[in-house]
Amino acid sequence: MDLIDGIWSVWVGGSDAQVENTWLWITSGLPMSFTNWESPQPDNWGGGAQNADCLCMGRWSTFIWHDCNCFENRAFVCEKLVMLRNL
Ligand SMILES: [Ca+2]
Repeated sequence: MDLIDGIWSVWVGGSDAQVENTWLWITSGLPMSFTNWESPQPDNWGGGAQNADCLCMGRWSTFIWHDCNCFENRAFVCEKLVMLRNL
């Protein structure tokens, strides 16, 4: 999978900042009904003030999910409602 040149990783829009290891979508506040974590993610790498509380994915993991530190600079992807037609 390739994105725009120079983009190494992206924010996806999930977080467990409110309750550790309870991952919610940021815009809706709903729990995730689908996950795609790379094992052994999410591992809250860093702990303490460096909690990995935001969902990201990157080329290093072939865009499988990781928990990342929210203060890092990344591009982001947006959700878009798609209407499907019968073919
Ligand atoms: Ca976390």
